Amino acid sequence: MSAIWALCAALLVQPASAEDGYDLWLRYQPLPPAQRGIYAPSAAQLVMPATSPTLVAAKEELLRGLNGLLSQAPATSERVSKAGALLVGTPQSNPQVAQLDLGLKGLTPQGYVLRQRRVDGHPTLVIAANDDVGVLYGVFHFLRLLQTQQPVDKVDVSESSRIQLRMLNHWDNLDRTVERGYSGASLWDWHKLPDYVDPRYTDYARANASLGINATVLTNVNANAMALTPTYLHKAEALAKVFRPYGIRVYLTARFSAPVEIGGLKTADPLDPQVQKWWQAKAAEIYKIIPDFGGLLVKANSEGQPGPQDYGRTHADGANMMADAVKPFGGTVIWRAFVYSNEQPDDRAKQAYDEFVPLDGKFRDNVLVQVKNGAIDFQPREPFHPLFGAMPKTPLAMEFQITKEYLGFATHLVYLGTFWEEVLREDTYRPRKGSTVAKIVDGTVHNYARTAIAGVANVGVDRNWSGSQFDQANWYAFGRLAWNPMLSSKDIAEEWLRMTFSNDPKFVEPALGMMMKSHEAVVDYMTPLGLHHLMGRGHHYGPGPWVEGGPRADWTSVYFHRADANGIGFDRTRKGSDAVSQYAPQVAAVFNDVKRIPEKFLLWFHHLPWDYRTKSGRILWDELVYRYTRGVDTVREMGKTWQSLAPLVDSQRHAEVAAFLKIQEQEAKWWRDASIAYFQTFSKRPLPSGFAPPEHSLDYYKSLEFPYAPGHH
Ligand code: BDP
Repeated sequence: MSAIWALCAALLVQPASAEDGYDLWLRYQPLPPAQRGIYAPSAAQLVMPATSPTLVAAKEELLRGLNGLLSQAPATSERVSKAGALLVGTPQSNPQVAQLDLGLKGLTPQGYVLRQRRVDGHPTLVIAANDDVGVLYGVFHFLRLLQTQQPVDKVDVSESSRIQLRMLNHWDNLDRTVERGYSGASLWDWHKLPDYVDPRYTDYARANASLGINATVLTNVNANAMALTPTYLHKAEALAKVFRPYGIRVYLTARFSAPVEIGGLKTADPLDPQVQKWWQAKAAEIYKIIPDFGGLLVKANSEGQPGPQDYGRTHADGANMMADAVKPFGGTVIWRAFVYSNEQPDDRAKQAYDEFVPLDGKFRDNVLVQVKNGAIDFQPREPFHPLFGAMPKTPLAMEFQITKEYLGFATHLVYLGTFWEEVLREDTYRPRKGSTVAKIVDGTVHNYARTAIAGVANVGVDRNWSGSQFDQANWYAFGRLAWNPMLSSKDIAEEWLRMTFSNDPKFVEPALGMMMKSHEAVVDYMTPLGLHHLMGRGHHYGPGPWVEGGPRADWTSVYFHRADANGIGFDRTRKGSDAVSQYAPQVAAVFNDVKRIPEKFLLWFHHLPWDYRTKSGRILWDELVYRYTRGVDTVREMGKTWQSLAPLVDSQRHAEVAAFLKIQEQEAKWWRDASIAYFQTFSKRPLPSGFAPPEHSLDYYKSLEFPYAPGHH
């Protein structure tokens, strides 16, 4: 008998249904009764005429949220008639909103307010905006306050984003493979579209709208021209229809040689009138099918992609030709600055800057140039890209990578919010102190007429969307920072934890601790002290510091670490490749000076002897060993912390995270051991005492092969 009672008791404390992560941060689980008691009086009545598909979506979300969180839905009414009403809408959609002074004038498009007001004498919580999407965002904000158990009785919020385009870039192929995707196949079921529209597309749109993401590029930057054929345009149209109420506009990638491949022309030369006409007709065709189509994202003359330089033209010639084509329809061209030539480079880190700075002022006004956060390629850590601040006349968009191509794929727990915050807060000193990367990108410094932040998406068909529970936090943090690049990554992480797992401080504090140190840990065990580009060739899974040879020097690791008997690191100082001089003089002076440079970038800019004395007092070799080891130790601690949280997390998600942390620990050790074994062949030094030698021989690590690692296409 007692055993049965114990079983019943155990079942009672388990959540009603197992959680697999599908609901993301929009779980709307019932709040504890005390909290419900606090919020219920503020949600007694709902006055929200739903006069558009967006307002219908907003109302549905609000009712879904309140039903879940408070286990009750407010009565809907035409007018506020009792205390605790929720009054929601725009001045156009809701007459009672129009009567109030809510401070809507100063909002940017899609901005919103949450205010407490007396309406016809009744205390009322007002969610209002100038446009319907703003209302939807306001609803999500309100639900977030409830989910994270923040007070609403005195709420007074005014939110406006300075970033106009907050976009996901999917690197999804038409065959549903995803370049650098670690969460299963592409969400877009092209084969069944447009006739079958997976309900999941709506949940994708809800998740994005909850963060303020308002644009999505459906296809890979390594583009397939077929995406621009009528068959595929109609498939994209079906997605656009689902996303439209949620304020999300669809973009596609454009293959520069499309006029040849699908247009039957002999050339794709941007100055050829036939080619220009082809793009103009293509734009007209696209906009006929998708009237609110956002525009085109282009990767040209990079990593073998076709581009204007194939015809002796510049990036500006190429971008402007497409910009002219979409201009009559209000379209935008987003041209990527991730370029490096196929000829033997001087220093790959310098190429984008050298290529683009001379083109400043030469782009049409509907072009944005999209720049990766760093000059190499989404490495675990990079100094900010020197282009930020260097193109005052060209709106520069930030490109972050949410998918963790160089950060342990889906299984490593790495919260990227801290890293993105670090980049956004760097001071470019262009043209003066205080010109942070965030202020360049949000247009403050150079008065850009257009602003954008893009993130390479990490979602796929996995039930948990992102490949792991904690990778959802990176989608979340990306969206929140794109809305407001000044937010603190710590606050964002806490918000996410509370909504995704639990508000219990016994859970939140330790889990937040794990997230906040996770990025530093991966940098430690993969690429400490500014090392970079040391992963396995092609698939980028696991360590490969020995990678050499092959078609291009800058696709090897030895090119980047330059280890030899004397030392290690890439000399980018004035005496070396002089990449430092691409930064403002104040920044260059710091990076150039081995005494002043932050140690996290030491070997990015300096080649130093193995016995160079680091700030800790340890010599460089010992410091490397110390940091590699510290990274592994941190992951081990994270595993222990997570184990201790088992009673506070539903079992399915807890088990998945625990298993992944084990994988991460093994792989962190693999990175450490392989890197030490390899670099020791140059340093010829013993490990400092107390540090375990690598478990296997260098030959063993070199012999490992991963032809089927995910994400490699
Ligand atoms: C690199 C990826 C490659 C992408 C490229 C890009 O390895 O798959 O195509 O970036 O951004 O990091 O275009």
